Amino acid sequence: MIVRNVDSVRPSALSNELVDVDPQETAEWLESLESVFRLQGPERAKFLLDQLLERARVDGVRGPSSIHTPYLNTVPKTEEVPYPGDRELERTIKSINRWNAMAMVARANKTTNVGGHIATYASAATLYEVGFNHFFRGRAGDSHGDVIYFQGHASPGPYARAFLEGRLNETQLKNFRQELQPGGGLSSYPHPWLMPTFWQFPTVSMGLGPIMAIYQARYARYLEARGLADTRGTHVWAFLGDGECDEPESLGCIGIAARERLDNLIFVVNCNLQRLDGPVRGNGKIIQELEGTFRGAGWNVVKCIWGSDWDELLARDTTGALARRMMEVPDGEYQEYAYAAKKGKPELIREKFFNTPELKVLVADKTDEQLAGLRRGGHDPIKVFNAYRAALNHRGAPTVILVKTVKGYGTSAEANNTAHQEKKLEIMLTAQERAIVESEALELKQAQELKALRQFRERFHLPLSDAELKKYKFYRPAEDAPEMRYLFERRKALGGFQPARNTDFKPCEPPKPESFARVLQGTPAGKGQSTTLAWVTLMQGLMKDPGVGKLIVPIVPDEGQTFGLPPLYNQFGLYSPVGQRYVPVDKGTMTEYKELPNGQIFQEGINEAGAMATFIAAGTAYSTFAVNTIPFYVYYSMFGFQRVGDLIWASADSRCRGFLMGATAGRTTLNGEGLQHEDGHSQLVAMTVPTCRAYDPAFGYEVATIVEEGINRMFVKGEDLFYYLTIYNESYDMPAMPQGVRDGILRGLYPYKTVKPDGAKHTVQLLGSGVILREVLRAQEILATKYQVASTVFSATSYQELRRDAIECERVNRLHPDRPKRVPYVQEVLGTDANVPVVASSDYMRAVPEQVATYLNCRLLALGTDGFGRSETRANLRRFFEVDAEHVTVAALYALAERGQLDRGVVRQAIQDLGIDPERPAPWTV
Ligand SMILES: Cc1ncc(C[n+]2csc(CCOP(=O)(O)OP(=O)(O)O)c2C)c(N)n1
Ligand SMILES: [Mg+2]
Repeated sequence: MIVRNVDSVRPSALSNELVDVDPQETAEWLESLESVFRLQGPERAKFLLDQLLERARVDGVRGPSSIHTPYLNTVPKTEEVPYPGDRELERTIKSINRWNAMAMVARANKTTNVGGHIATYASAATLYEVGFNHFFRGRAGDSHGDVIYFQGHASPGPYARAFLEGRLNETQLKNFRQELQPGGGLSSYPHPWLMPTFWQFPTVSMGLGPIMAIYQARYARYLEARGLADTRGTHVWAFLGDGECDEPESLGCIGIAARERLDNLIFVVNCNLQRLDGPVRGNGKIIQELEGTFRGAGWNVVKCIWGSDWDELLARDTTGALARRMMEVPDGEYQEYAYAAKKGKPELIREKFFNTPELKVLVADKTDEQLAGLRRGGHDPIKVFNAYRAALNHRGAPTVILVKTVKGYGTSAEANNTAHQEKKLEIMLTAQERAIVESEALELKQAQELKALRQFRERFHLPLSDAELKKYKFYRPAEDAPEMRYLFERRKALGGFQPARNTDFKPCEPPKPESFARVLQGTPAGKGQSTTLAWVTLMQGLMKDPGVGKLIVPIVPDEGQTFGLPPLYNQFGLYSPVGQRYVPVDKGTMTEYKELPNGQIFQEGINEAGAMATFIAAGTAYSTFAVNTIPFYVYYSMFGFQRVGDLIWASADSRCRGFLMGATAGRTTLNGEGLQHEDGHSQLVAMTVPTCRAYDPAFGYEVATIVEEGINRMFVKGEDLFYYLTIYNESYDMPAMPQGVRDGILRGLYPYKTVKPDGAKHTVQLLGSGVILREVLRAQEILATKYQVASTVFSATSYQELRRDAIECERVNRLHPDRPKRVPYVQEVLGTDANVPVVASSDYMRAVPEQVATYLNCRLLALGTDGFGRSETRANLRRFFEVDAEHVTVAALYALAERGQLDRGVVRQAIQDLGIDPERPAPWTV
């Protein structure tokens, strides 16, 4: 409604907005608009409207929100192109896929109770089939194909199609969700770890698919900008659920996709209006809500709500009554209409939806069945095709397609609140049918199932006998059947099959030894460095390496200054698709904040989840885009495994390679910051990820050794691993790399220094990791000078590696009792003398070193930082958590006393002499 003058915004005049006080004038305005539209086209009409709105806003008129459009399809009938495919053959293929997908789940649950989902694919079948037949590009020649994030629990659909394509066999389908069976099975959801030639990316942890897709699309642009890969032909498609949009990861990063104008990105949100428990927005409209959110963020929004059958009704709806009704009905009620039709009450739609005399007239010539059969947009290939086409043709912004479907479409669970969990088909019998069942002594459940299966068969015209229905026989037409020929032809035209993960690997040239030389030399005396700065120095060398240099991808979520990164900003540039449209305030300095269209570094802003998604895109590019980019993602170690742990898990599943650099590590080293920042457990969580290689190095040369080995293993040999290194911000002199320690650094433990005072009667072994190794070295001095105890200090670079080796040895020994016993490396290094105790200290929880304790003959006494961190100085924190030199000394003396080698009085005296208060509460209790 157009307001007449500024006065009308006053409360007293508000009623003018609701009633048309001057219909004559309104008609004139509308007529003018119509004539502009007719004579000069929609572009000009839009321009004029924008001008009017702009002017009205300046004058203080409250403008209408332009974020929402009516509850209608975005692509008008007049702009539709005819369907380019063979509808009949495509319907046949889709129906067969529907059957095989459903049969796969039902069969798996008849024999074993392994779960699965029927309803999601049933609602999404058309969305995928239109894509498979006309849009999804496969990898072919130089083209990398599209990257598709399939909705995780729709996986039976892509499996069913791959079965028709001959890429999966019947045994595999029978073993859906039973992956350990002979002949192999199929993983429940997309998991590249489990099906490395099939799935590209894991999606089933809701929200991760969308965020990974956004950063994947941006990464494709980055590769292009840096001349590392030709990604122009690639579109990134992400299929997600409407319920899934409630996850913060789904919508939290959509802004960046618009900001960077990622028109290579298409989201398809399957708005079946339901999630697992019930309606997504029973009282509202999820499509409208998402439209506002995405459009507000700058996305192109394409709504695909109504099927073609509605076109005629909408054309006849000259008063707009139908469009208004469509808008006012809440989603919960739409679900009821879909559900009611299935439950044999088609009249409900006429009664409740077409609920005014005007609407009843509109559908007077339709039967109840026709009304119940009016399809939603997502079940009409023409509408879906045109929505996809609009998305593909849109330039300058990503597109989201909001497509309305019915959950469990065509199955007995259609639109039921239980649809999500349904694993079989079943329909209640009528009284008459029941009587027959009873008279024939049939089992009721079987009869209900058969009825549902028959309905499914009729609905989708499947050529299956009753016997085949009952057996849920998988159906695959003969290779030369027209539908099969069509299917292969279409995939060939589109370049190849989807989903398919590329497993070709072209190794990198190994980095040159010189690239590591500076860090291996250590620092001059008195010119201390932290392990973080040692790493930055290493990066400067590596990024200039003639082989891998350009492939290094540093990623930082703000905080680069904390880690000493800015010199890299200046040298290598920060990636920005538009370059730099301003002069940075630090122009001309060594640390200039330089943004370049081909900048090498990702500055992600305060967004660890987004940075992790970039890490995944970069660390899987060896497969996705056949380029071995090597990501180094550096962040506050506290905001890694704990904050974005599920993305790290997904990265491992994706066979992602690269380096996670947990900076400002340790619970006592990041002094001052306190409870939320001081990390004493990421090393423990890192152990839980099977492909992670976690290290806690103490010196620059250890960092360099691990990084060199990592690049060689991951990018030269092609191993599916990633590395986690904790790096600290405490400066000290970095020694040069001693001889013969390389192997020990990589395996997790090596002797660093032995001290044997004259007259020493006792020996201990002291283990230290990261910065705490220096406390251990100080303890070694105290033990030698004050207590005449000899010791060897070991640098424990990785308890995870030590444990990995130990459990491997234990397993081989246990399962091969007759073979010579294998000795774990940790035991080999520390020996088997039970009289030589081991004391371990680190800036991490005791549980980290304790994991190797059971594989030792001697007692391992662990000190660690269990408890909450707090703001204090390093020295005070180390005393508080009992990981400092004095506590290590006392622990060593105690361990000797425990074995009867020393008098307990010596320990008591040491506690006093070293200024330790034994009555302090335990750090993990306060
Ligand atoms: C993080 C996370 N939380 C919960 C689940 C369990 N879950 C699987 S599917 C699903 C409902 C999905 O609803 P929607 O996104 O609307 O998909 P639809 O099946 O309706 O297409 C839920 C809650 C999950 N997989 N991931
Ligand atoms: Mg849903």
